[in-house]
Amino acid sequence: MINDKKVLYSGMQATGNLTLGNYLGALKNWVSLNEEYECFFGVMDLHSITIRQEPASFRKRARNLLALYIAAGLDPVKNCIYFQSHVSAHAELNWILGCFTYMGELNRMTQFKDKAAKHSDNINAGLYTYPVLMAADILLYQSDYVPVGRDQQQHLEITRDIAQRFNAIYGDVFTIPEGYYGKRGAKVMSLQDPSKKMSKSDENPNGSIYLMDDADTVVRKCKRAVTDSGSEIRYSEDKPGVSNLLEIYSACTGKSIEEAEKEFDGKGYGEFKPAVAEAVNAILEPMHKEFERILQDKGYLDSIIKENDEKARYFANKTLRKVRKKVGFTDIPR
Ligand code: ATP
Ligand code: LTN
Repeated sequence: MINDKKVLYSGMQATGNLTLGNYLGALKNWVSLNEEYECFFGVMDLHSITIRQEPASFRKRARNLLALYIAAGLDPVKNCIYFQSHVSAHAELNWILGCFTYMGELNRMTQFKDKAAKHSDNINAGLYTYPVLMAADILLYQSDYVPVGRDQQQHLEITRDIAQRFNAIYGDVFTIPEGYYGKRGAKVMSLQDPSKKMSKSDENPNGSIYLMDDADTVVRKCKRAVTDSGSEIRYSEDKPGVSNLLEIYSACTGKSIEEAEKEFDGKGYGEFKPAVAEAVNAILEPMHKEFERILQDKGYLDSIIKENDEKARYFANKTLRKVRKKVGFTDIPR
C-alpha cells in the first residue's frame, strides 16, 4: 500500500510504434486507474534490448513512448511514469531473483519459444531471462495488481511463483501480485488478417493503425481493410473483418456494438469504412497535438522525467534494501 492505496504496475516495451490495439486494449484503460490505485507505468527499455535496437532511433522511440503515455491522458503527477533503465534497482533485483528461478521454469515460457523462433540469429540470454526482469519490475514496487494481456499471463504466474518462493525462505518480503482484469479493453485485430491481433511488430504496415498515422493514412488503411462475404454491417463470428471494424468504431465513439449496427443498418462499406476512419481520427488528432506540444517543451518533459524517476527510485530502493538485508549482503558503509 502507498498512501492507503493498493499499488498497480504495468508498462510497455519501446519496440516498434504503438498501434491502435495498444491504445484501445491497454493505454486508454490505464488513464483512470490512478483514482483507485497508486499507479506505476514504465517505459520498459531494459526489456527492449532483448531484440537488437539501433541506438539513435531507440533513444528517440523510448522518449516518444513516454510522451505518448502523457498525450494519451496519463497524468504524470498522479501516476509515476518513468524509464525502467533509469532505476538501477531493476537490474539489481533481476540478478538476485535470477538465483531464485529455475531453468525448468524458464524453459516453459511460450514467449521465449516464439521470440527465439522469430529471431533465430540472436537467441540471447536476456531473451531467456526476460520473465525474471519482469518479476523484478513488479515486485520492486510491492505491486498488488498488474494489468496484462493474455500473452503476458504466464510471466505474471512465474512472478508469483518467484515471490512466493522468496517469501517462504525469508519471510514476508514481497507482495504477491494479481492480474488486473477490470474494465475489458477492446481486442483489436489486424486490418489485413482479422484472425491475428493488430501488433506493432507486424511486417505488413497496412494491418495496423499506428497512433502516429496521419488522417489520410488512417482513411486509406480503413478503406483497404479486408471484409467478409456479404455486405451486411453486422457483428458475428463468421464476419471477423466487419466485426473488428465495429469493435474499433464502438471503442472510439463510446457507442455500443448494437447501436453501431443499428446506425449502419441497410448501409454498405462505402459509408461504414469512412465512418470508422473518422472515429479513429477523432481520437488520434488531439493526441498528436498534445504529443507535439509535450515533445517541443524539452524543459517540461525533462522535469517530469526527473521527478518521476526520483519517485520510482524511492520506492524501488526501499524494497531493494530489504531484499539485500534478507539475502545477507554486507551493509554498505555510509
Ligand atoms: P509486439 O508486436 O512487439 O509483441 P504488441 O503490439 O503485441 O507488441 P505488447 O507490447 O505485447 O504489444 O503489448 C502492450 C500492451 O498492449 C499489452 O497490455 C497488450 O495486451 C496490449 N495490446 C497489444 N496488442 C493489442 C491488440 N491488438 N488489442 C488489444 N490490446 C493489445
Ligand atoms: N512484457 C510486457 C512489458 C512489461 C511489463 C512489465 C508489463 C515489462 N515489464 C511489468 C507489466 C508489468 C509486454 O511486452 N507487454
